Amino acid sequence: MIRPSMISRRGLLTAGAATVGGLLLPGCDRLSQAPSFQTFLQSAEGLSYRTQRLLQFGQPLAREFDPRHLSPIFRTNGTELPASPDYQLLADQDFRGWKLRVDGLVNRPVELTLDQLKAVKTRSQITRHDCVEGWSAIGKWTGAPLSEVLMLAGLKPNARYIVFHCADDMGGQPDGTDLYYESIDLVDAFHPQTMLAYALNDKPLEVGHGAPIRLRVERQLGYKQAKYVMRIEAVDSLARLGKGKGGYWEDLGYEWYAGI
Ligand SMILES: Nc1nc2c(c(=O)[nH]1)N[C@H]1C(S)=C(S)[C@@H](COP(=O)(O)O)O[C@H]1N2
Ligand SMILES: [Mo]
Repeated sequence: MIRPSMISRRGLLTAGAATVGGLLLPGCDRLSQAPSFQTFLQSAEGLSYRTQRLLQFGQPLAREFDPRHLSPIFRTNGTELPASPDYQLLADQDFRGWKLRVDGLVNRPVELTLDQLKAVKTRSQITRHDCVEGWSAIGKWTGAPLSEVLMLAGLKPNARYIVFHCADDMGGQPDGTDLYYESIDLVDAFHPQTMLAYALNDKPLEVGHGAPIRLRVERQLGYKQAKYVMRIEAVDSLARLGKGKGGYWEDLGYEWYAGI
């Protein structure tokens, strides 16, 4: 049996999701041989189910810690308050008017309020955040699994990456001409610990930590943990975003692969 752990992550990236299915399905189990199941997997709607089912298989989890290991202080880094007046208005109103848009290569673009996101499914995990600037902190994150949100929208077969568009302008301009963005591949997107977190240490996420939601993609370094996520976009290529390297820091020269 071929397991995802036997295939390099870079292999998965270049092969893409469709090939992932082709590579992994044969021999996985008897169900995968059944004609109706095959048809389902080949359909566009089957993609997210397929990716989720296959990519969760044998995926190493990032270490989870015991509550007694929680850091007494979880510092903030990077943007601590987006300059945009739109964002500040939302924050002033406790994000009641905030909506997360999920679009791009999806079958059903959706907009979710914070309450709708909280109703999706809840997961909590205590993990260590590692910033390349040389600090770490252990915190408890609670949020909605990204896989669930992506399944609501339904990925199209050509979706390869998930992009997170943030509210903060790194040039410090309120007009949003240099917005922070990040991206992950489908392996990370469907990883069971990957979530849109709205609480840290059992308290609603503070503005400094990315309110109302921030990405947690636990096998990646700090800069991938996008704060102030406003829009999630499924794309087939990263070339059209920023300088084409997949994220704000990557465009400035950070490595794509940060995770384990
Ligand atoms: N939108 C946005 N996301 C971001 C950043 C940022 O400046 N803007 N900084 C990144 C970096 S380098 C780190 S280490 C973490 C810091 O998260 P924290 O402020 O919750 O500690 O957020 C990451 N995500
Ligand atoms: Mo960082």
